[in-house]
Amino acid sequence: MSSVNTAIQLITREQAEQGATAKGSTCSPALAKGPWDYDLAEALAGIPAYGPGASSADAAPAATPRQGQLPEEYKLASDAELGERILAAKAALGDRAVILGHFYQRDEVIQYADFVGDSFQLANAALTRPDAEAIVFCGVHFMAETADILSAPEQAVILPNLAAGCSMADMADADSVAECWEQLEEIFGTEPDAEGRVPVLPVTYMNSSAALKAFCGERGGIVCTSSNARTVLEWAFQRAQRVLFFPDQHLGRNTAKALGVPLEQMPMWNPRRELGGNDAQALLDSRVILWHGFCSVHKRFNVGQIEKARKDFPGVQVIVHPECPMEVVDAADSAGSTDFIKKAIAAATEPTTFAIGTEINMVNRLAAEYPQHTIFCLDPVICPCSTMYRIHPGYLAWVLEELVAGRVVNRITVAESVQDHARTALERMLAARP
Ligand code: CIZ
Repeated sequence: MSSVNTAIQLITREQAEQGATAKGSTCSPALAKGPWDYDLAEALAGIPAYGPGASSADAAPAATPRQGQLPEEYKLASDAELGERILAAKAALGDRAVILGHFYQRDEVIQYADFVGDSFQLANAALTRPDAEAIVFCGVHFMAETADILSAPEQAVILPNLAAGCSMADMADADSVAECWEQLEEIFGTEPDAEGRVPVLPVTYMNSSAALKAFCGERGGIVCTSSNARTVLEWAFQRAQRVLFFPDQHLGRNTAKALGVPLEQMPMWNPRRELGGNDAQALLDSRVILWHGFCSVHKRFNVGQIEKARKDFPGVQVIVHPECPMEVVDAADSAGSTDFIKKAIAAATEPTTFAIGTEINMVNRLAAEYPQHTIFCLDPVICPCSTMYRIHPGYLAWVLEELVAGRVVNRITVAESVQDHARTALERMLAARP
């Protein structure tokens, strides 16, 4: 099976030649270009800037060189040349650097990763390499922040392209969440009930800036991942009458629904509207207040795709990620995190057809890894996580060669005051038990 990148290049070429009759489609023509063609305007102008998904409190050390324009030589190099340069730099660095690759990362980068996994597995994998001076995180910004919080202070976490943010993480910025919190406190007060439960606790999905993890840590709240969201919500309900869940409304809704919370008790908070678009009574009656955020890849999955898969492949097993809309999760055979999906496929002893509702790079790799099964993505349109896609091998070659030359570029450094509270929220998550 060709890589997602190769498929995108082919489709784009065919579309240019054959127009509407071209086979296949992608969700954005920009994907076929080098990421430098659409990286942050600031970076293109040579102004150092962090990309989307960064904490407002991220503070790179003053002396840290930051991304301006990627030097031309990396943009012009062929894949083969970049491959040779990456391998040579890796060999020169040895144990001094560890490369982490997220499940959603493109194959052209994953092939150089020392560890492949979800964001939390990768942050933990970095802990097994305390001697590495540099942790090169081929993921997105919030993941690099988490790795910085959990790693030793002298280890430098590097995000090869600073424009690799997370649009979902950006949907809940620290100021909007603080404003929401103020309004909620006005309505609920701060006094615990007779059972000692506070009126509301903040819960943030791992896919959020370090500033929001710190916001939770400071207010008795907690972080969750898609694999432990249920346990974390149960933890929160033992301590609070209700939860403010951000940024992903779908993970919050799907998890709370599975716990028996009625939909009427899950109002949505739209940060652009007064009281989030709710009346005070609806908020008082709520159990989970859902932030108006979503993943643009997972929100593309729909029930029609599942119906088609069931018609075309009788007996198909449909597994979707809980960032998908509720109707999709309800129509699937099962739902769970990337790790859950991977384990479900690994556990199948008989050849099985799987239709998967998650990011295409991961689905294609599972298909290659388990040739005894038929595995395909529910979405017929090729739509990778476009921000993760900005980590092109050219950026990886650049940061590694800079390391060889003794320079740390694109370091992600979470301010100490933010780190402490964010770590508290992460530690609560680790300690939470079903
Ligand atoms: O935590 C992660 O890495 C993401 C983005 C999702 C998942 O299910 O693993």
